[in-house]
Amino acid sequence: MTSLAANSVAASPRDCAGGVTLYRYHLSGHSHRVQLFLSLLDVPCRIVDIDLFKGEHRQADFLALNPFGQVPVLIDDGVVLADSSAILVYLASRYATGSTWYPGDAITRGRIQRWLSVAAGPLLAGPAMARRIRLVGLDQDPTAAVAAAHQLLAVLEHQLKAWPFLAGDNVSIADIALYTYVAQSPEGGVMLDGYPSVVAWLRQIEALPGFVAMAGAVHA
Ligand SMILES: N[C@@H](CCC(=O)N[C@@H](CS)C(=O)NCC(=O)O)C(=O)O
Repeated sequence: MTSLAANSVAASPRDCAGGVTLYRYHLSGHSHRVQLFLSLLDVPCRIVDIDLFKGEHRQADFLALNPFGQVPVLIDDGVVLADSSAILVYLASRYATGSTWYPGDAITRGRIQRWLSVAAGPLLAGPAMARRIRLVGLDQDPTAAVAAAHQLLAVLEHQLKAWPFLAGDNVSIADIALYTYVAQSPEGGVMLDGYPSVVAWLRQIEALPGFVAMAGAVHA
């Protein structure tokens, strides 16, 4: 069995060694949203690649970190945390208090949670699934996933016409939770041409200091 530590990828300037370790797969949008947020917060981290195609997420040492066998997993000062939304909340609460990423007021928190739920629901069923069918080459009709993706994009377009960011006037973890799979939608055959406010929102996130794109995506 390959040791997880042996899979540490070469560090980029922003992926430098530190107290935080991120277990991720480079084509996983869930992983990218955490890597992106770490970079935006300028929190140094070590990245360990878990190759889903080789089944490394089913190995005992990874299952000990996340019994669900899914990336991402974050370790910080001995704290092991799985689930991208949970990790975003943790990072914002630990490293970005007093910022707009995850403010304490009830209304903004409620709005942010709404989008974290969308990230775990319609975003997964729509853009993420359409992309997965194509990239993995699943023997599955993508029609329902593509339709669900456009349904979600229409909702996002409506929202982002009214507000610059998903939870209001300021960027928050809600935007990070949805960014990656929306940005990668074309990989699933879901084009963004009809959604100008969504595209403008993507560009705003990409202009943030510390932004890192998802590396190594395979375009169909
Ligand atoms: N709720 C989890 C979902 C993570 C997830 O679906 N990860 C995928 C990669 S994008 C994975 O590890 N899949 C492997 C598997 O489920 O066997 C999160 O938000 O982190």
